Amino acid sequence: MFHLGFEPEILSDDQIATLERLRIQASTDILTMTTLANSGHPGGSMSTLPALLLMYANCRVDPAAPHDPMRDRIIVSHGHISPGTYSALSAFGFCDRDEAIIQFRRFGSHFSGHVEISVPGVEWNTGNLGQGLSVGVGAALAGRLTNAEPGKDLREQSHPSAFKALVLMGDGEQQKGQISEARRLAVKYGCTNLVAYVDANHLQIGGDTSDIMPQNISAGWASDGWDVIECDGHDWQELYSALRMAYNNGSGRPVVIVARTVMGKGVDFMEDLAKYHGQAVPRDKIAGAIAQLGGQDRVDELEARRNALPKGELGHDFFEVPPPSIKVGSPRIYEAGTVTDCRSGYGNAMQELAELNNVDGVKIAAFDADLEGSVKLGGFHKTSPAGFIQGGIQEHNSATASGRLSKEGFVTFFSTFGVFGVTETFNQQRLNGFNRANLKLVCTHCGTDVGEDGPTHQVIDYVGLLRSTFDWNVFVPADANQCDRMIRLVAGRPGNDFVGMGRSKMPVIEKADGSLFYDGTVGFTPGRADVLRDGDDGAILACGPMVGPAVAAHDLIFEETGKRVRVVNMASLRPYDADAIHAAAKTGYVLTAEDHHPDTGLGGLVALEIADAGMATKLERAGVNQWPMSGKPNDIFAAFRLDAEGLAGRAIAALG
Ligand SMILES: Cc1ncc(C[n+]2csc(CCOP(=O)(O)OP(=O)(O)O)c2C)c(N)n1
Repeated sequence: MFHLGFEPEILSDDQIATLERLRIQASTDILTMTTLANSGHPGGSMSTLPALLLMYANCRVDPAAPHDPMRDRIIVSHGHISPGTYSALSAFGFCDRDEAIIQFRRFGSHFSGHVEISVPGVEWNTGNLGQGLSVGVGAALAGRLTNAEPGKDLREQSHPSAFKALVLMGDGEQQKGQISEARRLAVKYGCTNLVAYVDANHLQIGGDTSDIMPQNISAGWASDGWDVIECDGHDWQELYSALRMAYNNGSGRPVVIVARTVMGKGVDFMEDLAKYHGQAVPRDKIAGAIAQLGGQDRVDELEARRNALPKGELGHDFFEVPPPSIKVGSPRIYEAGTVTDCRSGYGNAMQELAELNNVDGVKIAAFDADLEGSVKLGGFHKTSPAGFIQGGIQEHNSATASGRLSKEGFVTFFSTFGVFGVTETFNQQRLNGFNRANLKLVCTHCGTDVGEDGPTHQVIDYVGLLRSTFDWNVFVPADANQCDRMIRLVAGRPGNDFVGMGRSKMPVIEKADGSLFYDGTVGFTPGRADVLRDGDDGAILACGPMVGPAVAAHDLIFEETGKRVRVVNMASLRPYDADAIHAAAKTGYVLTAEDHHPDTGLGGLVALEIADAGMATKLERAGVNQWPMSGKPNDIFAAFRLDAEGLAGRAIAALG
């Protein structure tokens, strides 16, 4: 395999000849696969190709070990240049060249329209532009955190990074604000192990980038503290020396290469035409295009093979990156009678996790978004300064960077208010899900329980949003005890887990005899609901801050009617306890209670489950069913009839 490892200072004629041969072959493959698929993005693939080939030829990557933890990470952010990426990867042995060509964009194939991690060598599923640099920052932070001293802020540490991260982007893509968020975080945490490349072909879908959205790309990067190298992206010698300089960074600042390139490079009728951003060369022109490149025309043969492929099937294999094994400690007990908030349960658990695990090195990291006090990460920060990443008011970047870090061998938490951690950044979280990250997203100030901040901050859609992905578990603790168990559980297991809580202090959940319900013997099991009060005359299914009022409602209903209503804590909303819902439905009256929109939260899922199971019951869904208002949470709960009296009143009216 052709490998230079950035050893030569300048490229020899032979090396340039080899690179040129690889470029011609890969350009031919790009044209062939897009024409056979009759779709795809050849133009940017061909302009970015020299950078891709030089990176795979020089970085520490090995097709025999594509997931080696010490490899350099090559991240393609403009995921639409999948033809270029697959062609470059196959040139270096990461995947089969002919398979990539004939399978490209076919249903059932790994070689999707935008790059996917099911192809060896692809680091992240991208295509939603603007996110790749954040992925690179997450990877670069991992390189920095490996071998970091836990007791010292990462900014004060200058040990060598374990590996490098390189991110390729388009120039139109530079219009996304998340990129500037990412570059600031990279500078702040000294990510000189990060190299960025901008493919400045000056075109995007709608035409010239200077017409679509005028922007001084180099000045933008420089103003955020990056070193900028401008070069000709088709001159092997110039591009190589720029990459070599950036890779061996000696300035102490991360480096971006802004490379002037030509869309559709090498084919005269494609060059510099925006239409070839996302259009294949027509079938009757492909032979001429390949002849111009000097490539080998195998289009007829490969077309016949593509046409003969069996029908595809749903589903992909992908490599799961296990998080490290950590100590989760023992439950911390908040005794009966305690009035406290779930946030403190979270903060205390995080501090203890740091004390237990971030001892010889950093195993657990936590991102904050300028809400350290509110989300209670102060104890973690103090205990483990290196593990604490202050991402600022840049939640899109933090969501993606923390997602990436969670796939880099670090248990990674990201905390902010629910409205910023889920609603604001939903697409980033959706893609963390699709990338099979292991992020622990712990959001406080969920629902109307945010103090008096008002509706802009009252997130009542987070359950529905996360449940509309396929990879997020959703947990809502009923008290600080349950929160403590949840945090320890999610910290120690793979996958994307969301834990959402309000702001207020509330009494811990007790049994009817006044003893603690969530004592040290009751752990948290995803998909299991807990029956807090028995009864067969009806059932209240509640979650989060509505669990306490539901328990109180049980007593009020009994006092008034002599009827016993079962109270179930549905803390696990994905997976959820279908048996508990069926059992509730059998009582003939189900009341759901949540500090959330009742159509998309607990109420919605209970209604669907009952309908899917073909059961008939009276169902009432209590929740936040119009824009709320500023106010004390208890006043808001009362207005929505979510307090004990409101819930009891609903049940008494329904039960007759
Ligand atoms: C967030 C987002 N918005 C819009 C799109 C649709 N889109 C795909 S490619 C593209 C233009 C990208 O231009 P550039 O980065 O210059 O890439 P090139 O044209 O050079 O391939 C757009 C708008 C997207 N993929 N992601």
